[in-house]
Amino acid sequence: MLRPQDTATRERKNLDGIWSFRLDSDSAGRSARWHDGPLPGARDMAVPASINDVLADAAARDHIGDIWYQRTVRIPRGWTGQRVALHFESATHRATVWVDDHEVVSHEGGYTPFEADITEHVTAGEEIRVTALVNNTLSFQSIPPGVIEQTPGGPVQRYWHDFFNYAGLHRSVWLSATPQARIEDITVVTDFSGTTGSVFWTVEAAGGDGLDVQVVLRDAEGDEVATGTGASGSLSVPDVHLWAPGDGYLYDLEVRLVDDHGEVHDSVHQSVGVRTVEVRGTEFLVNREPFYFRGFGMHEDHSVIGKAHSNAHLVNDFALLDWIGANSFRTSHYPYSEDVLDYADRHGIVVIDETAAVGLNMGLGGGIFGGQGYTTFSPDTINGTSREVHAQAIRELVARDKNHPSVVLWSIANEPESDTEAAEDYFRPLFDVAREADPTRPVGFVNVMLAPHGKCRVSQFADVLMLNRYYGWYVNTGDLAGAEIAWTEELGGWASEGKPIVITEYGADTLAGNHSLTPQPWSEEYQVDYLDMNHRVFDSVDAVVGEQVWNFADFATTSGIMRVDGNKKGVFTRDRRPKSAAFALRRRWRQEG
Ligand code: GCB
Repeated sequence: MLRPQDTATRERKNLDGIWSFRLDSDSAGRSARWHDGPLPGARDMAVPASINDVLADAAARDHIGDIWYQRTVRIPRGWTGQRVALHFESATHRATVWVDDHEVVSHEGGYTPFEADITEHVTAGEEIRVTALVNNTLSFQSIPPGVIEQTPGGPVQRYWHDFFNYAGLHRSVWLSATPQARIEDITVVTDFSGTTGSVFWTVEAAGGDGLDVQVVLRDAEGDEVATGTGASGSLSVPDVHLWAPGDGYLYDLEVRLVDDHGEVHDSVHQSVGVRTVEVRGTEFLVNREPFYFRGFGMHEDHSVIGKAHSNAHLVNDFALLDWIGANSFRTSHYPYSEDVLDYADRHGIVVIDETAAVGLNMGLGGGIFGGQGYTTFSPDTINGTSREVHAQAIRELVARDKNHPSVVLWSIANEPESDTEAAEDYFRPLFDVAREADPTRPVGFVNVMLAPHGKCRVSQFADVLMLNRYYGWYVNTGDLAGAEIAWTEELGGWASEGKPIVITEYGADTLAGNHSLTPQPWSEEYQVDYLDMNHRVFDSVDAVVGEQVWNFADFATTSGIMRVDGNKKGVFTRDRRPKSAAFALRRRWRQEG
């Protein structure tokens, strides 16, 4: 599936704005067929937005269950004869969609796109009613998992991940018109030798019998550099300008469906960054040169809009990444908006791309976030069905993001239980799924402190070791000297594995404005000292090829005794003001003063 685009043969119409909206905890709307007419009892909701913080309403903040959205839209007059699709960039965590009273699509998973061919239900120039029934419940068979517990006060949604369960239509909704004979998918893989680049393409088309595929590669100035024909092939790029960290140079690949008379039936554009990624021994190579990740685990998280995409915040966050000298981030803990990845491509920022498989660890989250008493992998909890949902999440992530040069490494899960036979059995086939979906990029998962070196049974499958460690915070709290010794020892063990290591999380909760003469946890000074200690440890181990601080900014979490108004491990506050650690990191990462 291609993202909707405006091209010589395609058009799209954005459906963002104010939609009718209604909460439906009892799932009354389905049997009452609310989609058959104007949504009864509707209020307003912005799209894109998480529903939770937009309204001054605890029921919305804490809602569990169905969420109805509706709006009408006129199909543009000129769309007669076109294939018309309704495209959702995401609906968290699942949705069913109707056009008028026709059910057109359902989708599971809150962070990847889906669409429905609605051609048969629309007439150019006429209005349709679009109704989306979004559902935000988490279960043992959802990614991420959760469970609804019945309490005397009513149902409570528990989950084992440390960020607020924001839900809704977080990203844009589109109508799109494509020709009936159309390009359905493009896959691009790149390589280079000396100064010559290679672009391998594969195109899937539909309804295009008798039509030929033509491809044209243009450089950033718009000059044609290579052309080819056929459903797959390779292009040679003389004097190639590589995509590289810090240099987001992009070519444009135009793919056309053309008939014998040279008439273009469909035309789409795919940006292409020519670069290679590979793991060699303990090195992570981009364009055959060692790369060191500097940056953060991030979140899509802002006040009011929650997890919604916003271009102003996107540009601001990347400006801060640039200011601080970061060259990379991880999409912790779910696939981010495609706009984020496009922007990373254009700005030469390297991305570790993660599925929403977070919290598959009831031992860990049980202690911290509540909801104790579950076994992670069992027929009644995370089971074969969950694994199939997880596999599908991996496939959809790769399908969506495979052509982004910024994406250099897949993370198929964050901090799952990984020290048991059940975990080994669960994950072995998922690594195969990822490698089958994308044979060109390394695959890993993020290891938790509870499964240290020697105990983890899943790291054997990973190309890169990604470690989250909190020595000096969750253990050796306030004791940085002891933390340094323990951390150095454990890291030495991992280094003996002969694989590159990225420290994907290290961080200390810090209340902005809380200062201390002596290094006290929660103070800005302690965060700085904590990071310094970690950096001494990393700098002493050659196999460490990256450091990504947890977190870029403070973020919202579920409420509980471990969190005061959210997680405060940000180097920036939630509204992006720097803590002292921001200046310290800037000095290290930009090597200034
Ligand atoms: C972790 C998790 C992350 C949490 C973080 C913390 O290991 O991966 O989601 O927010 O720790 O601050 O506890």
